[in-house]
Formats: sequence, C-alpha cells, structure tokens
Amino acid sequence: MKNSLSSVWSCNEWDPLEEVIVGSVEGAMVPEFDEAVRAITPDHAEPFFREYGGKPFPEEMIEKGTQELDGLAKVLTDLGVKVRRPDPIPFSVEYQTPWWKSRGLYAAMPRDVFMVFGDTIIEAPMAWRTRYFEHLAYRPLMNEYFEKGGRWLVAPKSAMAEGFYDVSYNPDEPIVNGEKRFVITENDIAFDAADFIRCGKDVFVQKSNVTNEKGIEWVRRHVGPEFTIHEVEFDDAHPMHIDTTIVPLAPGKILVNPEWVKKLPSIFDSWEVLVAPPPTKSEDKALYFSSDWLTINTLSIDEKRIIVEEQEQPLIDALTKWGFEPIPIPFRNFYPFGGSVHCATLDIRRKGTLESYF
Ligand code: ABU
Repeated sequence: MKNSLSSVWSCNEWDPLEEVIVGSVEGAMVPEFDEAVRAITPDHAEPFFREYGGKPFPEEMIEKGTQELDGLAKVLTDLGVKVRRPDPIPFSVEYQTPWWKSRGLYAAMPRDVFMVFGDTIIEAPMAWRTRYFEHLAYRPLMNEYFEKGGRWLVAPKSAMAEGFYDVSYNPDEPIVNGEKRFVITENDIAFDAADFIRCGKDVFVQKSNVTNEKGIEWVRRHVGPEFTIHEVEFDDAHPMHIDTTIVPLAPGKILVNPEWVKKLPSIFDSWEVLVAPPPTKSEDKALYFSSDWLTINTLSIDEKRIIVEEQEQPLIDALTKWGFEPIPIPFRNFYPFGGSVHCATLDIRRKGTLESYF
C-alpha cells in the first residue's frame, strides 16, 4: 500500500479532501419499473415510473439537477478541492446481452459505482441491468488514475440473467419468518459500492437489494489483510446503500439515522453516537428512489467541515452544536435522482494514512 503521494488515496470519510469526482445528470434516463426498481421505491413513486420508465428524465429536472451539481462543484473548487466530472455515455441507447435488453441510467452517483481503499479504486459490478455499463462514463478518469499509478480492481459482473432476481420477492413482505429478504439472489457476485462505508482499516457493509453475500466475500478476499470487512445489519426493511443509515464523520464520531439504527454494532461502543434529527419533508420534490434520510447523505471536507443540503436546518443546527462546521448548499432538486451530496461524489484523494480507529 502506497502512502498519500499516490494519485489515488482515500482511507476514510473525513481526512482532508483533495480530489473528488462530482456526478452528472446529463442524459439521465428513468429506469423501467422492473422488480429491481420496485424493491426499493416508495409507493408514491410508482406513477412516475409508469409514466417515464425507459424515457429520459424530464428536461426541467435535468436542468435543475445540473445547476445544483455545478454549484456543488464550484463550492468544492472554492474550498481548494480538485473536482473531476464524468463523460456521460449515451444512456438512451438500448443494449443487449445474450439474455436481456436494457437502456442505461445516468452518471449521477459515482459513489454507487466505485470505492477507494487506500491507493486502489474498486469498480463495483452493480445489480441493475440499467447500470451494467455505467462505469464507462468514468473510463477516461479511471485510465488517468491508472496511468498516474493508482490501482484499479474490477469486480466480476453478474450475467443478471434468469435466477439473478428473485421473482417471488414481495416488497410488501420484506421480512419473512423473521428473516430479511432481498430482490437479488446469491447466484452471482453483486454489490454496489455505496453499501460499503470506510473507517480506515475497518470497513462496514450491509447486505441489501443490490449487494449480496457473494459480493461482500469477493471484496473481503480481494482487498487483502490490511482491511477488515464487517458485515452489519440495520432496521431498514428495503436496504440499498448504507450512506443514509450510518455516516462516520471523524475519528470516534458517527452520525446515525435513528429510524434504522436501533443498536450499533459493539465495535462502536467507544465512539460518540450523533443521533440525526428527523429529516425535513419536501412535498414538492418527490423522492422516487430513496427514503427521506438523504438528510444525512453528507460529504465531509475534513473532520470539521461538512457539506449539507441547505433546507436540512435541524441537521445543520445539530452539527453546529456538536462542534462541526456545516456548509449548506442547495441540493433539493438533485434528490429525485436518488441521492444527495455523498452519493453524488467520490473522494479520490484525501490526505492521511491508513489507521485503525477501534
Ligand atoms: N442511494 C441512497 C438512497 C438510500 C435511501 O433510500 O435512503
């Protein structure tokens, strides 16, 4: 493992940020309302998917989302962080494998597709057919990081063929006989990078509707003995991405979503637990792919400064009281694409070294 002189270096969520990828909604497509999407969408979203599934997002949404992403990029640049952007591919073009056809989704959420463990970028296989080729929007950047000495590890892609999705999965009955069920099976490796969250040598991951046991085991075997991958489970009945459930903010400080975290794993016993206030509701901006807990989907610039959506005033007040320095930005129009500031970014370089915090 190289030190922080590498072109790629990030070990946790809070060391001083130096370089980041900010996503793009250019050419974003609404996915078809298939079983994978139905598994994680709130009931109120169904009419939106029925009307727009397989078509581009409405132009007005793309314009407003673009404005907010460009605004985030400017804030980061003004803070001295190097900002990189993807090159969106033609997501509307239908593609096919030997088993199925699909169109793409977007390049809005680099956090879902990649994660950085020290000097290594791990490219996730993803679990939605619409996201099969999403990594290609980042290909020029990945080539550049590789040429400059970063390591690049690509997980095997699932065929996503028959048997990969559990057609008997019922989102209204996500827990059967006390056991959580998921829309993906174990018949091939699957994970989204956003189901992992890093605290130095200890990394936490949840099984979800896009991450299976085999995917977690693949990561465990490939990242090497310096990292311990802890599988954790929370009280989200429809999990997809861990970064609206727990958000480590600094050594020994973790922000939690109290609705889904009734109890933290005992490894966090010595940590200060910051219980997030309830999210603000936004009636006019529908959350098609996500819960209200995008509130805590924040991005840390360092151990003190945190980028937060500007309407999340209860969280801004709480963070200030806890000694942090929130940086509010408008990001509400990005929410309908399924994420907030953490999802929309990928930290490629942070200062610091690989440490144990437990
Ligand atoms: N992509 C993050 C969404 C997670 C959530 O629905 O809370």
